[in-house]
Amino acid sequence: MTCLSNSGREVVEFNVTGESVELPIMGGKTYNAMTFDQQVPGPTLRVTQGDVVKMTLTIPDDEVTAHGNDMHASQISAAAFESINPGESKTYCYVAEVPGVFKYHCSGVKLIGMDQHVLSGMYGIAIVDPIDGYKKLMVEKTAVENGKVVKDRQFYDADALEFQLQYNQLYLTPEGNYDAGAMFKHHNTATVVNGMQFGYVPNEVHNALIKGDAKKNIFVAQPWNSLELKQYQSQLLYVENDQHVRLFIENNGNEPVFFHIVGEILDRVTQGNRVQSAGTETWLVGGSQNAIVDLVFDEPGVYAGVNHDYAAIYTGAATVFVAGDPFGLNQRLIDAGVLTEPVPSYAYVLGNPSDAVPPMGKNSIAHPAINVHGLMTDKIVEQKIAEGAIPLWEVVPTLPPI
Ligand SMILES: [Cu+2]
Repeated sequence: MTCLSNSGREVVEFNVTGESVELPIMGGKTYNAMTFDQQVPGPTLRVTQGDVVKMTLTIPDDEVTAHGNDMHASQISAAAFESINPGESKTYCYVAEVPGVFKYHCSGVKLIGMDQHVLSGMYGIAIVDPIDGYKKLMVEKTAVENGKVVKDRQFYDADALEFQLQYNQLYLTPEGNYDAGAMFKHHNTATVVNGMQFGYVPNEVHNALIKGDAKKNIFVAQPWNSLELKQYQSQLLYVENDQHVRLFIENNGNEPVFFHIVGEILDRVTQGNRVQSAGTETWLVGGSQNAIVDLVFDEPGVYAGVNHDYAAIYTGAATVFVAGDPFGLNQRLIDAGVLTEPVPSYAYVLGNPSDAVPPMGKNSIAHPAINVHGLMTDKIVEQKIAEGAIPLWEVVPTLPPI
């Protein structure tokens, strides 16, 4: 397929494989997942507005079912998304004309079972960066001047530290199979962010650093505590204070997401490249809808990104951000010889989780380090390590006592 290769546009290949694999769920069991590339969510595609996307889906010979790929970033006949059988491969091309965040998902077997395939893990996002880049961020502040309170708006460069958070639900039988009956009643059995319940909450290493005791939990729900869980051990999201942070949010599921950050205000909400709101407490993201949230974390501290639906929070939709050095660890890390000078976030020590970090784009600030985290098979772990991500389960035991 030529895919406009002589058109003067950049052609970006997006090659994915449809594969059924077993992956863990909270509580120590596994479920029968369906995936793009053995990871949930599937790999994130990042392109610039105007690029050609050349999507190739391959289904291995030994895969149990057909799959398709419907990319919402495209504007082409839905016939392109038709499923293909095991042993087959299919390519389609489109121009990514509209900037923003766009879901992609399996289209089932000629549309049958699409619910099962998507809700078992076959979803992901394409980020289409605006051709002229993102906008600088304005943050509402006040100051006192000559005894009077006045506006003191702060402006931040368009470059930002970026994360991706994808919301969904699981509908499972006790045996870990898809439960269509539960789905039709909207009785989900788990709420997942990037495929996992409570995947970004403290673990036993944080317990030890902050409480001095690995066994003393510092958060209400810590289901992925142990280093032995390797890529599935929960990790935290680290940001600096006074830093422009950009979140790419997608709702891949069946329930609304009331996106809120406990302790913060969303300084700006964008869809496509158009501002939807600014200075808002919560933003509603419906099914197959997205939002780009820009904000600055004002104070050193701990903040929780949630779906502010209590049923969702308590079943998994709580994502913990740590801004700056609220626990005064810098001096202890220097004394222990882990650091030579203070750092503006713990990402310099532990990194940010690989599945929460999108590929670099037009206005991305590079993360200081990235650790291997996510609902992925060991084969994908090897790829992440080869790309430079840190396996914390190997590194943490080698650190000196802190
Ligand atoms: Cu499928």
